Amino acid sequence: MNRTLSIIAVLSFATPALAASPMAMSAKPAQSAADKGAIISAMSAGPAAVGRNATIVVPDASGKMRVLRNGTNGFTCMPDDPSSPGADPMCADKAGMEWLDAYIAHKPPAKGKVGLIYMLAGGSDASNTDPYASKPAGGHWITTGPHVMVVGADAAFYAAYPSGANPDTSVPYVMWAGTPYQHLMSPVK
Ligand SMILES: [Cu+2]
Repeated sequence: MNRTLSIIAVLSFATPALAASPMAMSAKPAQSAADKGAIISAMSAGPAAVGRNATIVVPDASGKMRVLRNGTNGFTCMPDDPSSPGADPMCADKAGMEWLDAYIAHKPPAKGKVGLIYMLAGGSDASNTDPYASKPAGGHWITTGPHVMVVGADAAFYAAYPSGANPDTSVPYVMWAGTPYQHLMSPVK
């Protein structure tokens, strides 16, 4: 998991609108080189066949989330967050997007809604214990290679995996264990 709060905040506003009014979802054609780059970055978060049919969103300079392209498969992909080290685009299913909304709103995620988020380009996180850390203590980022995240599962599911401040990120581990936002980080390479 990693995304600056500002970007998720914008996303949290965008998501209900997308769900509530399909007519408002008409995407403007991607024209600029930056938009094309953003689409390529966003799609790289998931398997090709998932990214190809996903909705693509990107924050603009003023922080508003733009839909670059509407999808058909229930996944939403967003490009790399340039404020964190490394490339960290994401593709989330609907429950995954709802979980992200709860996270940014500091609200409990819905019970019994298990979501899947792809991060096949990897990611870096400021803390494996504090969901709201923005900078790593001692400059040590938690770096994880290509992975998928399972969010919103029962506590018993997460209890079966290692966690803690300095996890081995080459095997499945739990990020933010014991918080409402604990989730499985599962490497795929
Ligand atoms: Cu992740």
